[in-house]
Amino acid sequence: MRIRVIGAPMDLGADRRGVDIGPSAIRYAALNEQLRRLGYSVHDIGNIHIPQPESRPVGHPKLKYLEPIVQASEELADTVEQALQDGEFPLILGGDHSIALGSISGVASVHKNLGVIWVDAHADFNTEETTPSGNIHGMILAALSGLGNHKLTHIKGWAPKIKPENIVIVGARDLDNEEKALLRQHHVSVFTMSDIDHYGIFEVSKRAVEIAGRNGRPIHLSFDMDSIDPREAPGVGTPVRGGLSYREAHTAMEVLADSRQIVSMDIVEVNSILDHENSTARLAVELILSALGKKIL
Ligand code: HAR
Ligand code: MN
Ligand code: MN
Ligand code: MN
Repeated sequence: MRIRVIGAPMDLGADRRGVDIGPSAIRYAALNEQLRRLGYSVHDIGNIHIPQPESRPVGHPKLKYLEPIVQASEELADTVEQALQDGEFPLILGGDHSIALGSISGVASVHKNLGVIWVDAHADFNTEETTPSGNIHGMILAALSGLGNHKLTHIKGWAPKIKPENIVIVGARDLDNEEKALLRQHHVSVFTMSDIDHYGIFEVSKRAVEIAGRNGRPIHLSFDMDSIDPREAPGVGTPVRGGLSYREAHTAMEVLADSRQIVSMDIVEVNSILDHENSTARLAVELILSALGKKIL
């Protein structure tokens, strides 16, 4: 199989600078070499263009940098759609989580009935009405479900990209009150860290595949590095204690790989300014490899 690596050096969707270096940091951690060692051929097309925040007005305080984020999402959606049409597996390197608006819009243009597994400390299910921060990376799953600002929901001119009941969030531990109500109202499946404590990551991952991939439907994996415990992944913009352990994260990726239903993946929120000697980027590479089938033996 061929993998198309697409960099999205985006940090307009979050409050802290540094995630725009993510794609370089992940490549520097030898992503392409290790993918090749696993038996894949790698087609790295470089980065899409994202403007620097200092060069643009913030715009509306409840939808910061809306215009350039929409513009970048349109470009990324086209790029990801093209990769799938060319028979390659899109691997998108973030950037903050707002890049998933473009990547999933591209995947959903090809796979009309798509499931999504969203591994994250957060649910990213706010709208312009409920957001406490105005940061668009916290609104992406809601926007993909057709909720919130029309410009965000209608990338490529149509909505919704995914049905909320086909979404599974894994690793959640920091949700806003109105966001919780929206998740319940739209029947999004959420496996919190407490669920992982109770049932174990193996069982939770199996159930996530069952729900997102029901009837064999294809699954997009969106992996936010802040899902991992900050002791193991210090280089993220919004660290939250009590996250996935190193082993739990690998187990989850191995279960998803075994499903053979993952058709595309993004890995986001690596913040190199806050990282310790690129360790979070190196962990991101390890998890990508596990998600793509690497086994210990
Ligand atoms: N819920 C908060 C907000 O909407 C913070 C969520 C964004 N943080 C992330 N996303 N890193 O996963 O502002
Ligand atoms: Mn276009
Ligand atoms: Mn996120
Ligand atoms: Mn997060």
